[in-house]
This record gives sequence, C-alpha cells and structure tokens, in this order.
Amino acid sequence: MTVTTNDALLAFAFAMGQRTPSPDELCAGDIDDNGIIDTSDALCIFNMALGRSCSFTSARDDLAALTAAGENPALSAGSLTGAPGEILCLEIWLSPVPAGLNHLQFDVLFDETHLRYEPGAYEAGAVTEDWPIVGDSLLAPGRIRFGALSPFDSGPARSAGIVVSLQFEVVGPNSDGGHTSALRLQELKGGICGWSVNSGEFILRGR
Ligand SMILES: [Ca+2]
Repeated sequence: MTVTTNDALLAFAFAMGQRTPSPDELCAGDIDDNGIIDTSDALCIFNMALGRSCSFTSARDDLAALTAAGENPALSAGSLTGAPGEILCLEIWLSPVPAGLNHLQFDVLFDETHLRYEPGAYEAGAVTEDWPIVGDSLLAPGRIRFGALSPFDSGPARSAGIVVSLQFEVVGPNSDGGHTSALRLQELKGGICGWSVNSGEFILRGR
C-alpha cells in the first residue's frame, strides 16, 4: 500500500482531534505504538510519503541535551487584559528554539465564560510559519489544541520564538463574577514532549 501526503494530513487531523480514528486507523496510524496518534506519527507518515525512512529524533534525548547544556526548555503563554467585545491576541512561545525542532502540539486551556475562540483564529509565529502542516481545533469548551510539523530542515537554534498567536474575543465576567482566569498549557507532545510550561493570565477590565 502506498503512503501519501493525504495519509499524513489524515493523521494530523486525528492528532488535532478534528476527526476520530477507527480502530483500524488507530492501529495503522500509531507508528510509535504509544496508543495515540500525535504529530510524531503524522511526521513519520509524511516522511514515508516522501520516500524517506520513518524516523524522528527522540524528544526525550533532545530535552536531556538541552537540560545538560544549562537550558530550561519551556513553552510559555503570555497574559491578556481586555474589556468585553475587545479582540486580543495570546502569544505562545518557546524558549529556546532548538535546531532541528520540526513537530509539536499542545493544548491551551482558557475560561470560556471570559473568552471566546473560533477555530482557525490563529496566526503561525516565527517558529512554525514555514512548516507545511499547521492546524488547530476547539477540542472542548475552553480547550484549544494546536499543532504543526515539517518534514524539511528547520532553521538554526534561537534563544526564543513565537509558536502561534491565538485570537480571542473577550466575552465578560465568568459565572461567579471573577475577573481573572488562567491561560494554561497542557498535553505537550512531539518535539516539545516533557518541556516545562509557564501559564499566562487573563484579566477582565471594565468598560
Ligand atoms: Ca503514536
């Protein structure tokens, strides 16, 4: 059976939660056999479609090398302040951006009574803007999944870089009248698996 880039796109859709794999699709798409289809599997399938071997560097090895070099690899969310009706952009950034990083995914959790997100309302940042597969989904109320991958050589190492900017609309106070809520990062996978996270915060401002 020939593997095509469409298979990689399908695996990416499974990774993002845009589609649910059948048992057969899960078995075929879970290349590293860890029980889920994530961007590591999708990248592998993309490489196979290009006639290359299905390999990716181990995120654990990369993390160990960065830590040994004195780095503290982290994915961080910015903070937002706004009044109801305002449009705000939340930047998510990596520090550092290691050479060779070519696939990642993570979830962003927010208070859906404070903020509204429409799937697709994002802009790829400097880290991911040249990667051919980039996408998001609203997995559940208050939970965005973002992912990106590239089978091509990524740029040189950098001290930091923006992965994505997510655009939110401020809705209003939450049900208990609170005016602050956390912007959390979870489920880091792919090349940033095991990295630490720094949460951001949303602060509601009165009109
Ligand atoms: Ca897998």
